[in-house]
Amino acid sequence: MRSFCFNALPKAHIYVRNKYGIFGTNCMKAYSTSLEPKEPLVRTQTIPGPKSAELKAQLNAVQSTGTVQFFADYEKSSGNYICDVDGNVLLDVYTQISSVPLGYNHPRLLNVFKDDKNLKTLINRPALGVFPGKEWPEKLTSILMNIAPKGLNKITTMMCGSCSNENAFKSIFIWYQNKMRGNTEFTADEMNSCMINMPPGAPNLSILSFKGAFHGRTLGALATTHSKYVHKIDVPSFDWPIASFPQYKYPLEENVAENKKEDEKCLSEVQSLIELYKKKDRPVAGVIIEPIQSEGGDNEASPEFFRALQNICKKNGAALLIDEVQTGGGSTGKFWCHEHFNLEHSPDVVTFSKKLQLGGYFHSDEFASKLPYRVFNTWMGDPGKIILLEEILKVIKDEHLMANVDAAGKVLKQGLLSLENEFPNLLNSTRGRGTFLAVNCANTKVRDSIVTSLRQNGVQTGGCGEIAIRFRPALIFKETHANIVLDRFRNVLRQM
Ligand code: PSZ
Repeated sequence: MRSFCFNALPKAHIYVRNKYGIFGTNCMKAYSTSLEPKEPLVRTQTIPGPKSAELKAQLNAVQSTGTVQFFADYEKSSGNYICDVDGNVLLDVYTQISSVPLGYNHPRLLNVFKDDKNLKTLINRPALGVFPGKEWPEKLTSILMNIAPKGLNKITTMMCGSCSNENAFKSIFIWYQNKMRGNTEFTADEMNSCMINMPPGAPNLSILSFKGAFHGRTLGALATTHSKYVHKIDVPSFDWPIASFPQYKYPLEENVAENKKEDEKCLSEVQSLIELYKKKDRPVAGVIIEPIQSEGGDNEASPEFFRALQNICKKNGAALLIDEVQTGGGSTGKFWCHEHFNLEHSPDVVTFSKKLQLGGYFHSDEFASKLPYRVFNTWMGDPGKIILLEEILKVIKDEHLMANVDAAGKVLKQGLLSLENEFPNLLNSTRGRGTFLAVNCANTKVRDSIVTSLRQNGVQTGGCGEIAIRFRPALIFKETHANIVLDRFRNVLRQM
């Protein structure tokens, strides 16, 4: 093993091995977390501490800071630990809203831009749709197509999750209108009317979404976001159908019949809404759904629900868009969460961002626009980010991180279930897959107070929905980290 590591690995590994001497019998697993602190350290009475407060005041002069929790020191942060400017060291199980795959300052990512060729890719950022670099086709094929959900052979790259959903909607509308029109040319009426936002050129089509969903804050995506009113208020929106998302009773195994009824109720609502919107002359071209509703409270739906939803989409000629912006990238125990569902067919479109560094969507040929510039923008992604993604995917493989997610997830979930039993008045409804987990609190006040106290005890978590605490650790989060989280969580609950 030792000689395999030494001979087969690129320079970065040798550097780490020589400097820190950390290769044991399982060299690949060891070093993502070997440089990190052993445990959290909280130095200030409150977080944010005084230096964070000072920086907040400074930033507030030019930018609103209502969302800023503290100022981080990304030079000092390492592995699963985020450091702040006041010297606090927090075990980060929130990871920039679920966006950090390998923790902070992973040695192999630090090394990526030491390579001159990669550095030039980083600084010469192209308008990818017009002047892609010579390596772009190969990079897309070998990196992004290599992780494409089964059955989806095309990719459109974008910047963030919102703009991925936003442009995916456009691809769906274009696909739908192509079907309706047949393969004929645009009419003069269509070309003129679209310029003043009127049908038939700007047709009255809709995207069906679910109550509690979050798909972004840009105008189209926001029309399908329903998690908090503050995201939406004062912003004009579309009359698009919104169906109920299943609300399950936990534990799942004790509430099978009731939860099945819930699935059926929501599915029948989807079918009725599709019919209603057809009658209203605003047909449903596509349905967007998260595999686990994240911002809305980590609400799960069963594989059976997703399979039946896909059948409804097929039957009604609507595309199924699965939004894997938050769930994609491995933390649910599969690279794509929808792989847990055993869908009969591939989804039509799968959007991603966050842990994958750049945004975009996978789709089939049918959703690729024949005419240029219909789905387009200046950057169309970022080759600098794809180089990082390339290394991230290699590390996931080399360090067996999918198996790690499975092992750490089991410990964390089991531990949360135990805490739920110890503190039934405070916690309930532990749920999730892999390390993508959540637990409900008695009420919003209790939830907020637990999140604050956990942070003060060295563990950075996040809330979601009205009453849930969510866990979104990096893929390098191990059983030892899970035990630290659980110990500190227990201490916090004891003091409540
Ligand atoms: O409040 C916000 O704007 C937040 S908090 C978390 C997110 C956004 N998540 C982003 C997100 C997502 O979770 C899902 C399922 N779909 C789309 C998005 C939008 O991605 P970004 O933020 O990259 O535009």
